[in-house]
Amino acid sequence: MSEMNREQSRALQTRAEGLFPGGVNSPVRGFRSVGGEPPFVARAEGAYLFDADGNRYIDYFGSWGPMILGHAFPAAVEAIELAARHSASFGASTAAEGDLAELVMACYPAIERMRFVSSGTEATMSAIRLARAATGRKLILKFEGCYHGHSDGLLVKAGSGVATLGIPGSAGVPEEIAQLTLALPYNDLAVVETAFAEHPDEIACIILEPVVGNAGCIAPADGYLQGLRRITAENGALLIVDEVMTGFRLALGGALELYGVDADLVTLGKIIGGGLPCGAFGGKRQFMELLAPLGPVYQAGTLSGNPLAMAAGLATVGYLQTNAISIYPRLDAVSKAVAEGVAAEAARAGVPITLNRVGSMWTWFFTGSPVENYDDAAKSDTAAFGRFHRAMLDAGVWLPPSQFEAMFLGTAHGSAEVEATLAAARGAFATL
Ligand code: KE4
Repeated sequence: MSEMNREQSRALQTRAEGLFPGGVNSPVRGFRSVGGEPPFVARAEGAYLFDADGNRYIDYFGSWGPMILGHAFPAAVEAIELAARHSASFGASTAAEGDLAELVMACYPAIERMRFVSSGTEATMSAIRLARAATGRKLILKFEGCYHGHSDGLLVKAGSGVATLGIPGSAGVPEEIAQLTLALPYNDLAVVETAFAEHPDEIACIILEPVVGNAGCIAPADGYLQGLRRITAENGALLIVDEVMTGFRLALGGALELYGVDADLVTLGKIIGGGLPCGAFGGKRQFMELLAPLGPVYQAGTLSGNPLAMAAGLATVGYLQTNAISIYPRLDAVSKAVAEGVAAEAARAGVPITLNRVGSMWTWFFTGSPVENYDDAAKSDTAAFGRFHRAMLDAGVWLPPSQFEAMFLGTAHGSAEVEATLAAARGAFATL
């Protein structure tokens, strides 16, 4: 039983369950994989969330990535307030879209043309449609444990056998659609070569998380991303690098910059909108100019390039770009202190943990074995993670409510938050 008073949150959860399935507007928020009662957030500032009962928590999911500058970052708040005074949306072109696009393209040389959308799901769905049009091919190839939003063709599990076509990963996805998706193990180039050999001239694209966050954090093996670039080029398929989570997170130019790899199409989200609904996809001009109104590929959106999202994105990405030389090393250092400090507390308590970290995204897997793909991650003791999550929450540390998610921190996290987190972990491991 939590020692924290969460009466208001409990009452709000009861009401929410009479309004939304599971009481939530996105499944992971329901805490079903970790147990316990989800606090309802009333406000947030810097590195902290404050719930409806006034409890304070150090935030390690940051709205699942966007809040890299901390909550209520003054420049972003002011930009949104100012934009809102001129109306929230026009449904017409604005200068702000070009201003943000120029910033994005300065960070992503792979992007020669782009288009804003309102979510990461829209970005990846649109990029795949573009890849199919550009190649005239139907099959797509993704990796187990990678999540790219909830469009039908991407909610697919691996079929039996390595290079067989997928099976639906969700009710409501017709087999006919799942059959157009290959789902392969991550970090294995041989199975990708086999898939292309078994489906010659049929695979339109590979889409992947360049650093996986949605199985928990899993880094690409040395040469893996370069290998995928080679294989797609050799086989006339497009490489779609899904940087919705890693974009502007791992470096100003995301994983493409960090690992020095090129892509045909790139998808972005989360940080690009500074916490407002925004996604984007872009890439080589020859592909992007297939999009309507220039070309035959239809894609559209009422709120695409929304002026408030552009304002928040400009304030956020602009600040990151201006201060990148100090921000990214600091995010790495503070993340290292937290991630390795907690792992050391686990070792002292005799709790088997595998830490995977890339910059300011990491995961403590509750397993003693290495985690290099989804199958490895799935061996984690999720019940133990659930106990850890609940104990940390009661100690005022709010971790992402799933073993299969990445933790994030932002520029508002510092030594005080590190010390408080390590103290909370010491206490939590003692109770596991
Ligand atoms: P959205 O449609 O949720 O904006 O983006 C989908 C998406 C696409 N690509 C990657 C790599 C992503 O991580 C996501 C969304 N990430 C999850 C967190 N693991 C969103 C949180 C949620 O679903 O509530």
